[in-house]
This record gives sequence, C-alpha cells and structure tokens, in this order.
Amino acid sequence: MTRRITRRLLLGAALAAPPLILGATGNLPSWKRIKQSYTATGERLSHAVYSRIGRSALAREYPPEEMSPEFRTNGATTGNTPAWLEARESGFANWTLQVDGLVHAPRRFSLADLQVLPLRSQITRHDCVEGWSAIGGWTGVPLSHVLEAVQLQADARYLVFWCSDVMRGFQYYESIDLIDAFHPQTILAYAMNRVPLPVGHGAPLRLRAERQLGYKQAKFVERIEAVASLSSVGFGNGGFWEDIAGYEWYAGI
Ligand SMILES: Nc1nc2c(c(=O)[nH]1)N[C@H]1C(S)=C(S)[C@@H](COP(=O)(O)O)O[C@H]1N2
Ligand SMILES: [Mo]
Repeated sequence: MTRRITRRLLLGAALAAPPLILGATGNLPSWKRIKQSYTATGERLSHAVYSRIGRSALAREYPPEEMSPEFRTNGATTGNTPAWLEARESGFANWTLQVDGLVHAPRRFSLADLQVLPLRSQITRHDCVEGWSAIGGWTGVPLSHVLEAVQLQADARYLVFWCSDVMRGFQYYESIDLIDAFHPQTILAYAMNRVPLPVGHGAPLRLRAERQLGYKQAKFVERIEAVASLSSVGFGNGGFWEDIAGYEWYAGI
C-alpha cells in the first residue's frame, strides 16, 4: 500500500533534510555559523536566486560610488553610414529613429520626441563576452513606452535593432524577444553617466537590455523593426555576431 503524501509529511521531510545532509558530510558546522554566512552573503544570494527565477527578474543596480572610473568602448566606435555622418554634423538635431514592421502606427521619433517620454536611469554592469566588465549609468526611455506609441501587431514576436555602422560589409543589428522588450530595465539610452551618449558608446541612441551580454547592447540604433520571425533577417540568426561568429542569440545574464 502506498502512503498518501500529505503536505505535513512533505514539510516534515523538508525540515529534517538539512541536518541529515550536513550530517552525512561528517563535518557539521554550527547553525549559528550557517546563519551568519547566510546573512553575510544575503545580497549576493538573493541576487543569485532572483536571476534564476525568471526572465522578469531585475539585473543588479549599483550605487554611484561603484561606477567604473573608465568605461571602455568596444566594437564600432562611430557610425559610418552617410545618414549618420550627416546627422552628426548637426549634433543629431535632424536625426530620427524609425519604428516600423509589424506595428499599427509606424513612425519616426526625433531625439526630442524620445526625451519627452517618461525616462529611466539605471547604474548597471556591462559584461562583454571578450572578458571585461564595466559599471556605468544609463538614462533613456523605457522601450515599452515607444512600443505603446506604435502599437505592436498581434503577430509581432521580436524586435530588430538596425544600427548605423556597417562592418565587414554588413550592417550591425541585434534582436530581442518581447519579454526583454517589455522588461523594465530595457531602455533606449540617450545619456551615459549623466552626459549625452558619447559617439564611441553609440550616439545618439543605443539599446540597454540589462539582462543580456554586451553584444546585444546595440549602439547607433537608427531603426527598430517588429518581426514575426528572425529567419529572414540577416543570415537568420538574430544578430551580427550571431550570423558571423556563431554567438548565442539568447545571451541572458
Ligand atoms: N552598432 C554596434 N553596436 C554594438 C557593437 C558594435 O560593434 N556596433 N559592439 C557590441 C559589443 S561586443 C559590446 S561589448 C558593446 C560595447 O559597448 P561600449 O562601446 O559602450 O563599451 O556594444 C555592442 N553593441
Ligand atoms: Mo562585447
């Protein structure tokens, strides 16, 4: 006869388990020490847990004192398309971001249009796959506000960020799904460390999708296209480095 597993039985097992496990190691630390070590690593622990419980978890944000004294640039350090070069001449006064594809109300946004929308500032750590990190501050408009303005169509599944730099003959692009698109820390940043976004870091507008690695943080964004599938974009892998070097499309951290 099988015993019915009651909730009380499960609770009893859960309470009994830790001493049993520790006992089995033959090296039983005192509960006090265990408690202390948990308190000491509490912040790290909760972050480690939160970052694994779901896509909506927030990336860690830092106090201003922890900002890196230097935040290096990487990849393209300038746009190089004729339109971008011309826009830079006017200090990006006549630059626009185009938002189109599977949206009901495609439109262009000037920097001023974006800057009157609600803004968000965040100090986060950028992690590049090449093995360096830097903590920097970003200010911009949450992507969700831009998407509300253009109204995604029912079959939109991904957003493609087209950039104003062409490398090795290919336009840089990246893409994210709608979970990342509506994540509260996904912003179109026009300022870095409280000054207008420098050219080297993607002026006048870049993506910050803080739950993703560095190469997803598209710089020099000139167009956002909503698509149903990534298979017909570029070589079909969802991004410049994904196409050229086999980087993972989902680069979640
Ligand atoms: N348009 C564009 N975006 C890009 C790149 C690039 O070459 N072109 N490089 C990516 C990589 S690999 C990294 S690590 C970051 C570097 O951002 P930073 O120059 O602000 O440090 O931008 C990403 N976004
Ligand atoms: Mo990177």
